[in-house]
Amino acid sequence: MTDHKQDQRDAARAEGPTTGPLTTDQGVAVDHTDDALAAGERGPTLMEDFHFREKLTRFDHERIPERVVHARGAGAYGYFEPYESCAEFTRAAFLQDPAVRTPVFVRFSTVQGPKGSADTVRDVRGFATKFYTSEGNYDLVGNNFPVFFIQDGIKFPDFVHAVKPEPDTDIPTGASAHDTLWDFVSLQPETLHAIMWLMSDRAIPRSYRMMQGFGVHTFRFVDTAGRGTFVKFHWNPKQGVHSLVWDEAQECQGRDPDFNRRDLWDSIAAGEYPEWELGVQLVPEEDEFAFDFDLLDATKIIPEEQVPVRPIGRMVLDRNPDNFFAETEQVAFHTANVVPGVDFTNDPLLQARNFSYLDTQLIRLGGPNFTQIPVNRPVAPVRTNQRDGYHQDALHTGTNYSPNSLGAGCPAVSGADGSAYTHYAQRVDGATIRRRSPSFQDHYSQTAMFWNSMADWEKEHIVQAFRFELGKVGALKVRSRTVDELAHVDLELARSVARGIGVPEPQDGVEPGRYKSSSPALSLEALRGGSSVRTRQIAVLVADGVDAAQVTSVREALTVEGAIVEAIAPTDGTVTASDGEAYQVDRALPTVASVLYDAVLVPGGPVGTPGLASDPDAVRFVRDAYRHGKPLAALGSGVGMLERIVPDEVRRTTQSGQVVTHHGVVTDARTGVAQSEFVRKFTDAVAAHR
Ligand code: HDD
Repeated sequence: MTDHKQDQRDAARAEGPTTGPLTTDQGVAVDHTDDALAAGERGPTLMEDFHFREKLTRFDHERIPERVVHARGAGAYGYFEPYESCAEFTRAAFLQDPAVRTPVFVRFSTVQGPKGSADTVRDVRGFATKFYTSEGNYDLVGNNFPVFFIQDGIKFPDFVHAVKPEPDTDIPTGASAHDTLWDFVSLQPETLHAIMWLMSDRAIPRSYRMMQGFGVHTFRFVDTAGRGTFVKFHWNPKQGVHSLVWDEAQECQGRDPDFNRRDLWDSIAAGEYPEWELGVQLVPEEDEFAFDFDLLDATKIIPEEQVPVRPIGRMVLDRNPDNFFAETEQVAFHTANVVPGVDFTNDPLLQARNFSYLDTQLIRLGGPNFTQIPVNRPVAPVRTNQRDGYHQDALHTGTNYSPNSLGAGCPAVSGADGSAYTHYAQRVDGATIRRRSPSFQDHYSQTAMFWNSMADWEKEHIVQAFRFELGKVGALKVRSRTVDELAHVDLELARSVARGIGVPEPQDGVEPGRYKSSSPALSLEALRGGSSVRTRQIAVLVADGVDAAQVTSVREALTVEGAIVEAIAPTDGTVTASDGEAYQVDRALPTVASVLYDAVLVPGGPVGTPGLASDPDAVRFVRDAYRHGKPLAALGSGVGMLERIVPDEVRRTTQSGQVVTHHGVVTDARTGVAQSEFVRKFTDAVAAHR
């Protein structure tokens, strides 16, 4: 299928030189690049060495300002295709024909940390999609939470200043656990709903491939007749939604700060293309006031039980970028990049964004011609009168004003063919005013709904997260004020948090059960997706004496299912298996940790694998995997090692001498190749994630 974006990238690609000499930027051949031109062997460097000066100048200018938020990210190309025509509610060309694939570029990101911060921090994740449609670029610049922290964009600088590192110390990096953020939160109850999401496991996704995305705002679809329909956008990952646990996420920050971007890159490189379904919640214009919250308030969701999510298409990411800087760093999203059939609403957060994104690109990318950078260039033809400015790289001819006669009137405005963007004809009437609508004032009921919708283990994680974050806040009055705010959501939640952070338990508040609503669709329990081990990383701990046939029997079965299995030993190279043959090791224990894997298998050998049982790294590997709730499995003599590390679980499971599963621990003390029942139970445990 033709991919116009790919054709454009191919045309723009500058392959690294394979023949010919090194040159300067001016194309002059260079014969020496290791020593600067100097006056004598030990003399000063000469200004006339233009190659030296150019090389250093270019180096000095290699960086551009990082994004003020969402600085750290990873991106990929792919395509979107609708399941069927959406003409019933939008005229957008890319949503009409299932046979038409629209190229996309997606950038995922964290928000608080700088470009070089770690991936697995507690934070919102950005999920920004650029659709290169036949009618121009459409950007859906969303997050992995469906709600935002503030209601009006004029507060964005305040919120970002509060969450960013503190102005005197520039601490903390990639974290929200500090005084200024919680000071702001405790004074600004509109933040609470999004804060609840931030304290939940949604804020530490296992993978960019395993998180949802949301457009957040209520947007507007417009059909050919000019009829509007309110719409909320949802991306649902085919891989299911999965998260890390906090202790694991923190260790991962050190063990592999690139954990999420590596996962995305490696999966695409291996042909395991991540996929999301695009769903929409549609609300007819006449139902604008049918809800007990305001559709224009970005701190609210429309519960899926009230308005179901209708799947309309799918997106597949199947190509990694060629060049991180040129593409992922220079991609410029803008909420105002819409195409005919997609329009805005008066959500005051969205209105502010429609100003902010173009503004930021002008400083970040150094001028208005950034739309010519390959990743930003539309595949639709561009004909404007806007030309001058930094970095114009086209040679435009002809006139640059309208109307003109000297240029035969070109480019003329679009005619009666209906192809032009027409703004939705909304009637607006009101006095100029600076006041939040009364319909935006309820900050607690949906926050409570989120809390009510969580499974017990999710609630426990949320309480622990509040205790962690507030426990790092120095100002006790900020801790207390936040707890008092939580008491407006659920008194028991507020008290549990208070007990962990050394402030008085609030006496007054909302008794549990007062807010009755819940939305089961919000719990991770509902979002696990199809049980599959595809792309799951499984560590097999091996050492001298291991039964290679046993390892192979499990390994092959898991690999057939799409899992990625690695043999890990105390040292790299090979181990000597029980049959005397060398068994290839994939990684050495000191270079990895169990936080980088989804499950662990400890195989055995006829006389055991003593090198493993006595290796502190191996013991820690297994213990941490258990602590983090990951599936563990052991065979033959490996069961003994597991028994020493997690005695309670294994004693229970080996009684029968058969394959037994308990709390995600699967063991079979029998020797020889693994029984199919063992493989199946272990596979099921891995597919269930935790
Ligand atoms: Fe924003 C970047 C998502 C509110 C101002 N935002 C940015 C990115 C994402 C979001 C995913 C990174 C894009 C990329 O990968 O390049 N932002 C959101 C969502 C919001 C939101 C889902 C609420 C619904 N943002 C928001 C407001 C403002 C901004 C209210 C300002 C009024 N956002 C920006 C920005 C950034 C940005 C400063 C920084 C870099 C950039 O735009 O390109 O303009």
